[in-house]
Amino acid sequence: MSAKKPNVERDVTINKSEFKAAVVRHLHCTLGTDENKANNHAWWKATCSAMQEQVLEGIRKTQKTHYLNDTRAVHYFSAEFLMGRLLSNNLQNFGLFDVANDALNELGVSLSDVLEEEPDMALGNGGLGRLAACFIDSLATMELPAIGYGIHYEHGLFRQEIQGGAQIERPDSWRDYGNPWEICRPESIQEVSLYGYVETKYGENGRIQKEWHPGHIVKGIPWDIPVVGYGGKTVNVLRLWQSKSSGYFNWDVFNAGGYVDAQVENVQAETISKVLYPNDETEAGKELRLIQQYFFCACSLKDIIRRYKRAHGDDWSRFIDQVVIQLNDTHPAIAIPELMRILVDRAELDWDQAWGICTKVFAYTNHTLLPEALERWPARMLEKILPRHLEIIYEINHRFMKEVDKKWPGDNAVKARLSIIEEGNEKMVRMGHLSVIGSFAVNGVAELHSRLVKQNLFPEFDALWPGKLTNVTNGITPRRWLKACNPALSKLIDKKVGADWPLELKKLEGLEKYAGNKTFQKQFMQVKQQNKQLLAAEIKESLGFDVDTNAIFDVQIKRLHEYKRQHLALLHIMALYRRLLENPDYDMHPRVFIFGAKAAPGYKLAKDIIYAINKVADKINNDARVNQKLKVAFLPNYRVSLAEKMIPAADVSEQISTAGKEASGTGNMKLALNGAVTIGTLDGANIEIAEEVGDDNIFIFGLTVDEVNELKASGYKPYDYYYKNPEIKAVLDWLETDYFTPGKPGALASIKQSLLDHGDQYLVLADYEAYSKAQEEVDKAYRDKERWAKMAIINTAKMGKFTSDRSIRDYVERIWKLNACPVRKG
Ligand code: 8GP
Repeated sequence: MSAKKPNVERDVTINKSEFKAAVVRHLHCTLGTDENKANNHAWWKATCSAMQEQVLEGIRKTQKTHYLNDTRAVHYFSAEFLMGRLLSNNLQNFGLFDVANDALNELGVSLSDVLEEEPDMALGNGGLGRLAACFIDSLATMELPAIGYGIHYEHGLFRQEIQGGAQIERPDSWRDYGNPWEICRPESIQEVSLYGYVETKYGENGRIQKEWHPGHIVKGIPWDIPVVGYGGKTVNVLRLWQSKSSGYFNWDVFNAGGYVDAQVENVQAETISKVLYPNDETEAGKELRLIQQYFFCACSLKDIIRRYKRAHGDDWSRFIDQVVIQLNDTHPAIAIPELMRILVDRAELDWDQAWGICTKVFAYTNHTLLPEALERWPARMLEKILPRHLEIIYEINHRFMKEVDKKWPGDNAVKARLSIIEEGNEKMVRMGHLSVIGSFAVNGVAELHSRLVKQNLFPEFDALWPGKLTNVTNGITPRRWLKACNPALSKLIDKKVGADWPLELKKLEGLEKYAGNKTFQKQFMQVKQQNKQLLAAEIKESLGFDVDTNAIFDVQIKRLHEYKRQHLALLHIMALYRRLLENPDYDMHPRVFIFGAKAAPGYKLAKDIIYAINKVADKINNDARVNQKLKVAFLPNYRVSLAEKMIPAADVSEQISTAGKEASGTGNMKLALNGAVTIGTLDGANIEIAEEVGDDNIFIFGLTVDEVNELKASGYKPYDYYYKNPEIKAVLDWLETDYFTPGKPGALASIKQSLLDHGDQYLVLADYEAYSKAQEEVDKAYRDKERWAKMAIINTAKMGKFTSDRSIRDYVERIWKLNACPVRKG
């Protein structure tokens, strides 16, 4: 039982002239244009189509191999896949990047310009969605039979514009002009039922039978996105479901004169996959969201069962050997009662047998402890949309309560805590509880987070089923997040440790012995300098001002959330500004603070923080007294492809969440891998990063989880810090003036209010002083060029643990029990 290391040798052989011919052929025959007329967009599509020939061949071989070997496979259920762009990644993974570059060059076209034409596939919000994308990359690379299942959103995460400093959301249209990668599979369309009522019947043998009479039926159309493993052997797919009305047109209504009404059902059905909910760690308790979740789970389960039945007919006994389903957070938790419904109502298995299957098929990953992100659905809403599923959930709960009673006889308090149903004004269904009860394994995403899941979120579950709750620390794919996004550093690394580090990231440790070597330090920092120049050009183009590439590039990129504390960084920037105004000789190395962040459209304070960053940036960047030393750049529309430009250029990585709140973080890993040094709290995977790089190569500050709890328990008073620390007082008061928002005093006051009058829930003020001191240490360290270079190199060298291949190996060996299934030529 193992996930073998994949072979580096490439399976695809296509040379430059063949590639060139394929691109031209697609210009002519697929796009109906020619070399003289084609713009970059057409060249992009033609290049994708040329690649797609290789990709489709890879899919065919992979699926045939999996079918012939009747393999066990993992099915990764996720409402989000934040894929980014695919062309550069697919070229890299097939080993065809240089071939394509040369081929296009000869055609007079620049590959890098062509790559810029690709819209990001942004079918996710943030961490959880990008993790899913890294995981399916690793699964294909490790030649593991796997399929990702999700939703084919017509509009992904909104495009962010900044107008007058404020975030404006615009629709994302990633496939308006067609997407060359996706393959429609009408032969695998599924139907999904919704609404209606349940009829109770008595079968011949006296068995009670339930029949769901749905009120609506919608169609799920599968679109496959290829997932090319590094080395180009295994090409798995990500299958995304698009919703369509099942009756193409309601002729009865139409004939009766109701032309518009006849369309209504179509529109409603198509709304299901229309748009991604732009929420990140906030609740989206909307009927449509529940329908989205059920829609993709029901389609995917039917798809899995269809494939299983093709090999095993109606014999369910091997289902648990063939199928494992990973639930990426609770969004797909409704799959648990859905599988029960299929097994009990349709396949007519008895309850215990069905439950035995379910609880060996599902595993669940928790990605957050924030109470507002833990999904709960009103029972009445479930009853309306999925009446049979609510009955099944009640039955699961009823049986589970008996088990609880055995362990804690008569303890009603524990029952109330563990029940799937939360009683209150309104009965709610707790999807986290359902997920834990219906799964055989539950994991958190970093050591600390998993410990807190056990101790705080699900302590009784841990007592009831010891060993079920476990940890799998997150990881990132080094193919995208170093090899493809940082070619200069990759080449330098190849020379020192060989070229197979993208498959065995621990090989980067070979760099450690050069960390003190002056020549290597120079080369390493020269690459960083080049990358900073590229980012400076991006900043100039996007924001219109210059930044000094000798300054420290201090980068904070992530969703905007109070717990991530972008406003802590903002207060510190304002304090530096103030210090420089008060003392023009204030001694600091020039620094550019660079942000990228989207706020959920309904999250007022998060949007206020974006506004404040931009307003403070405007003032500082235009203040000649300080802007030789200090600049602030908020790059709009943070997304995967922008991250690929920012990460290689970062000197400092800001990971400053309140301890206990960031489940893991993955940006922290990407930045460190590219030689950025972290300033961070003891939170999430920062702790494991610190263990790897050692205390001398990271700037840790602030309260620990225990200290946070103690401070809160003893009654945290943010005003104490306000009165005690004149700098805190000055910058908070500054927010209330019209200094940054001329003519609009108070426009930034909500931040001050949240920190003082609303209790500073995330302890920004309590950590301020420690943060500010740690930043002084960063400044000091950076000025010592050799020391800094050494730190940066060690960060890259020690990131081996954080490859998503290691995470996947953990899942495979400890949870999924899968075997690799190598795909051979022919
Ligand atoms: C994120 C966590 O915040 C982040 O620390 C972690 O690295 C990442 O998941 C991957 O594990 N959580 C979410 O994105 C999340 O909970 N999103 C749900 C609300 C949609």
